[in-house]
Amino acid sequence: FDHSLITVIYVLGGPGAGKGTQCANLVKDFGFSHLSAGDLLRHEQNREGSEYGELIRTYIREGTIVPMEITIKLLENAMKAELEKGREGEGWANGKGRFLIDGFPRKMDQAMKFDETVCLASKVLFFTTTEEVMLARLLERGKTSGREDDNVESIKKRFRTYANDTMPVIEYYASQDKVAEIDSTASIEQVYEAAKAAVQNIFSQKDQ
Ligand code: UP5
Ligand code: MG
Repeated sequence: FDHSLITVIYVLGGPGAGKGTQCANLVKDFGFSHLSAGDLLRHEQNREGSEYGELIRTYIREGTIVPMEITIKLLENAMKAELEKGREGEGWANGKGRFLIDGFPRKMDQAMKFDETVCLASKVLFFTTTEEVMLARLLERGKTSGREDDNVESIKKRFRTYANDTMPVIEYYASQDKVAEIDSTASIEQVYEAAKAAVQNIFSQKDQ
């Protein structure tokens, strides 16, 4: 992918920090294509004939990171499919586009590989709140989500993986001045105002 034509923004933050919720809002205002690595993995897990179904299920339940080759391939294919669709009205023609990559990269090896072989990200939107808030949100969602990792045991494991594997990724991008941190403790609307401002800021820098 041509980095000068497409804009990739990584969206990171702990489990239940509100990544998916805020991405859905940003899509409406900025014409992004939203690709959630977790959603792509869950879709692949349930795809008839997938050779990775059981493997993905196990990693997700244990809150650990699926081998990066699988996730990167899924993301790459999804990006290609989006670009092929094209969206003239939003300036999406000819391989040009804007992507929010949600919940990825969550481990250093994935970050290096994706930056090198697929596309360099312009920025990272980083949603932060306390584990207490995240736990409450995920347990609430777990009542209806059907997600196999929205239970206390899996959530605790997800928190551990996040601290051990994903925080170093955020620190790495922070050292390159690429991280826009957004406190996601407040209401969805309030957090969205901050997220919107951060994205506007990214595009105004990019246009200069
Ligand atoms: N909610 C959201 N914002 C709120 C607010 N401001 N106030 C009150 N409530 C709010 O939100 C979670 C819940 O909170 C929702 O009910 C929402 O309404 C409410 P959501 O927006 O879904 O949060 P999000 O950060 O997206 O949480 P999610 O559970 O999706 O985060 P995870 O990062 O844990 O999940 P993901 O799907 O990204 O990954 C799942 C698993 O896939 C990983 O654990 C891992 O095993 C695997 N994976 C990989 O192996 N590799 C990858 O690259 C990616 C994933
Ligand atoms: Mg999500």
